[in-house]
Amino acid sequence: MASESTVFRASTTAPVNIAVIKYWGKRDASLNLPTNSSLSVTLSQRSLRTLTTASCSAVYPAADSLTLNGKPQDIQSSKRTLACLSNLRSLRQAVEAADLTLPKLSTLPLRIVSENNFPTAAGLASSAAGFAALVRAVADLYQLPQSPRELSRIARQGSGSACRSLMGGYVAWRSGELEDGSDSLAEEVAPASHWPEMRALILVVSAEKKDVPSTEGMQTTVATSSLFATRAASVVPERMDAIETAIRDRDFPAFAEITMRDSNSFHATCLDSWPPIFYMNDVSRAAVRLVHDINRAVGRTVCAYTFDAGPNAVIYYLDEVSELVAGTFKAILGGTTGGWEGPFGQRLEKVT
Ligand code: 2P0
Repeated sequence: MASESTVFRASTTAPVNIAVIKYWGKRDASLNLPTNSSLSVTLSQRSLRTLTTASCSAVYPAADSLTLNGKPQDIQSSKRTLACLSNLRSLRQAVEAADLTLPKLSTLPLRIVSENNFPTAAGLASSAAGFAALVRAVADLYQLPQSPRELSRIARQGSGSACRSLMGGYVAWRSGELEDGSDSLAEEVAPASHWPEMRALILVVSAEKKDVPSTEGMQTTVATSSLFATRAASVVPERMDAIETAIRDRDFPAFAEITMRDSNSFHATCLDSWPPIFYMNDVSRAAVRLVHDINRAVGRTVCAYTFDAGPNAVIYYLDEVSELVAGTFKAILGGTTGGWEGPFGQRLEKVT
């Protein structure tokens, strides 16, 4: 039986996802609606994940609070966090209205504590796992009936890429067409078990904060790049279809080529922005050359690179060429093995 001092609590984890078809550009910044659909691969939670505990109690101080890696965050100045929490509270209110015997959790202050098992500033999409875990933890605390797909609409408002971290495996974020964003949702294209041989190697080229934050960078690209409109209108839609087919057919060479081309296309629109935006550096370009060299030497496409809004590389390959790809990267680009390996095969390599 709940009393005045009861603390209600739920804990959850959320994975990091790495896009192979990139989200870059918003058609509505306040609702966080993208100009194009995107698709990502979910990384193993044994390697990279955010662990979040959400609790609420009448004995807590009146304001909601959020602690990230031990540091209190100012959520009152984060419109995105406030939007997520307000959406979740509304859903809980509906649950409470339907069953008057339930405790009125929606009226209690929230305390959210979140920890990453990887460096937050390492450019490894921490906001995606972070907002996904926050939404999932509060949804669990509130015992909401909504599916991950429905919750992805809320996580999207925290950070666009977060909507793809509520599911496992291969996840598409459908841009949607409606002005209110109600059809801008994530959906699982295939579970990880569909293609269990997939591996990802992460090259942490720099753990420093990115030069141009994503939100600002994508707004500059939308406003100034002449390449961007074509990318959003025709290049990405064709690639979404093609990569979903490649995933369905477990066709690695097709998956790899589309992945590499889309990363290059995204970085080309960054370079084409005014002023230009550079996320890749000399080590990133060395990784690109090495992937092409390996593929040429083998005589078929066995590995692929992709880069987000920073210089770190994610290299995809299948387990059968694990030693060749990871071994060659280690031998040529040096670095130390971070020791993060999960069932999905991720390793973290630090290139210095
Ligand atoms: C992606 N990125 O699809 C792309 C590729 C970076 C490059 O999603 O403004 O942090 O919070 O919605 O999600 C990074 O953008 O941007 C991102 P917001 P987010 O993964």
